[in-house]
Amino acid sequence: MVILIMRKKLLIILLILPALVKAENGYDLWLRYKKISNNSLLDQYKKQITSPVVLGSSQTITIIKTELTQAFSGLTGISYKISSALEKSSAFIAGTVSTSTVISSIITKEELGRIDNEGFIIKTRPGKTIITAKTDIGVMYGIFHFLRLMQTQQSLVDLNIISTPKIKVRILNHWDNLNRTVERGYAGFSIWDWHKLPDLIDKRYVDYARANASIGINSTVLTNVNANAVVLTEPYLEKVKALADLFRPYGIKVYLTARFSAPIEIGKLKTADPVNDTVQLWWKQKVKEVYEMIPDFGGFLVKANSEGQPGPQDYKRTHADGANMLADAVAPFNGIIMWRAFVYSSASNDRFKQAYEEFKPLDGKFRKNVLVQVKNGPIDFQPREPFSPLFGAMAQTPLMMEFQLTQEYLGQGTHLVFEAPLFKEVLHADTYSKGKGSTVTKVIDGSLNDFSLNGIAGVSNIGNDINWCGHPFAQANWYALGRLCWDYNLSSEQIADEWIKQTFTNDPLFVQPVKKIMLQSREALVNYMTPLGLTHIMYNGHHYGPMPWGNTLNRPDWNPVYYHKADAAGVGFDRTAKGTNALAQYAIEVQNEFNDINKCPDEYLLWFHHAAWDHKMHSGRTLWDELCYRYNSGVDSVRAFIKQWYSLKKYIDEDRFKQIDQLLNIQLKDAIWWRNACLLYFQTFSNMPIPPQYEKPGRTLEYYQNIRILYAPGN
Ligand code: GCW
Repeated sequence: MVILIMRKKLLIILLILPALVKAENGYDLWLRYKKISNNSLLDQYKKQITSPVVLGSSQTITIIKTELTQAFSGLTGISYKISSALEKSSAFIAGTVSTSTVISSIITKEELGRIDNEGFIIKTRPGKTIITAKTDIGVMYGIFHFLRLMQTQQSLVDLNIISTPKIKVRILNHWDNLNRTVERGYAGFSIWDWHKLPDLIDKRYVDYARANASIGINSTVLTNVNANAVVLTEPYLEKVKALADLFRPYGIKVYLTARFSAPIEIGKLKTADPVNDTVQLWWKQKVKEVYEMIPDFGGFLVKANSEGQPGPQDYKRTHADGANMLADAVAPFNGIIMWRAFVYSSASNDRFKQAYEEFKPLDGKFRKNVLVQVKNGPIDFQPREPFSPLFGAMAQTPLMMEFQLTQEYLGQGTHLVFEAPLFKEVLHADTYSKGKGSTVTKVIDGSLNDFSLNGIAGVSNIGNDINWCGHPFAQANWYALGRLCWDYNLSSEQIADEWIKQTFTNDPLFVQPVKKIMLQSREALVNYMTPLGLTHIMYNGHHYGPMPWGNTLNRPDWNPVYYHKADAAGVGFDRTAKGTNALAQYAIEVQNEFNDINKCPDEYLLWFHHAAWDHKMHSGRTLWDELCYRYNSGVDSVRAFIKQWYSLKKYIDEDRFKQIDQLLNIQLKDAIWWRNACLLYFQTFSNMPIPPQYEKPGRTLEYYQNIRILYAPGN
């Protein structure tokens, strides 16, 4: 009997225990609004947000009020009601400058002059908080900024923040298909449930808009660049309209991809030739129809004559002819065309050179409302690439940056890789196109060549997984894109810091080590996948796992062996004048950085040189030994991440802890797979031993060559 009672108690305790640490599934992203545990800070906050009032009347204002009610109540643990009219006790006042003399008397003309329509001003004095802007959207951005300060437990004393976005078009590119598959998507199916739209508005669409608004993303391309013309038919435009209507009060504009052959496929025309009058008229009418339904429609993103997509070259016209035809159609409605420069044909002797060869001659030939969208590197979202030479070569064309949030070549849905350092590395790079200091950032923001239209795109990593991005840490890449578009001067460290605090906890004993993991993660991946400038040695098709031996695809530039060119003499792609001379596409100063095999930074060596296996590296090691060292240090980093993560168990909920722990262990397995497969393969050329201090691959090369991953996602 006694035993039974004790058992019962134990059972009750066991049942209650897990409920104490609330499980989280990641759905709330960085907008969790958990109660602040620091009491003195909480007191300060309460004084600053007493009797909050939000002035104005628009859908955006209603959204702000809902967000604030949820946030203030969650963060303080007391329930708040947001008032619509000023009260004597109001300490917290938000609204555009025109809504109240209290606001307009505090903000100077000069201060207002420093923000654009999306910018905001936050001022605090003891017991007074003013959040203002020129528009309700600006106020919304100010509110989210303020909430970020609270969530990351910053002081609210004497704030004087004047902030305006550095980039105008801050945009996600969804590679989502109408059947809900996502090209290179590792987080489930598309969040767009086209079949049920426009009648069913999933709550996720609202939370998607909130999340984007909270980090400043103001644009979204809903559909894949490998486009389907059907999205431009009326029934689908109704669905697009439903999303556009929903996103509008969050400051988000909707864009679509335009399939170049749409006039034939859905318009029943015989041609899609951009200089043909009927074709031009068809697009003009189609565009008019779109704008009648969606008056603030953003415009089109186009992938043309690339990887089998139709385009103007099918009619012997140029990319400019194609882009300009569409640009003329959207211009009366202030629409823009984002025309991608991701092209490579088998005609060139080096895929690296292709985009430049096709686009450089067209510099200055595009309409004013065309942005040419260039991937960060010359090949294709590799773990590390030098910046695309186009950034230094198109002084008369506004260029947009395309980053890839979805980790096609960066461990996809299973590896923890924080991409902000990759983004910043490219943005910092100096093109020297107008002398020293002509950074990619200045090309992109338009300041170097004097363009006012500018943009940065991120290929979305969002799907219908409960936590949006599949890997819990992949959310940080979505977050980083938004924050960097708003202010590219933010450091990777600061972005990681903010994200960790909002996503997990403010406890420094958790924040510091996790930040370290995040900041090292990209370099770790480079080391265990493609160190020293190795490129594109992933598995065919789905790109998951190593396949440096791959040489069976029809086009040479789809095969890994094309990219590393390993032989008995050495490894790497000679892009100097002795090789394909791709280096000549850069300014002379950049050429000088890379040209000399003995001076070229280790990170880029095999991008530009075919180096001998015994080539002396900067470390003093031979190239072969350095390769062994890098592959092993990549594996060691992941081991260290796991150890570190394990020590952090007590700081967060069990569910997320476990999920990340298991993912890190997959990452380790993969890192070892990469190291062993690559070293064994390259060893068949170097004929050199793996130095004794390193682990020996436990399997043969044949074993790795026989691994078949048939159904990797996103393919
Ligand atoms: O990286 C490659 C991908 C393709 C993608 C293409 C592109 C959308 O493997 O899946 O197609 O780039 O950027 O157009």
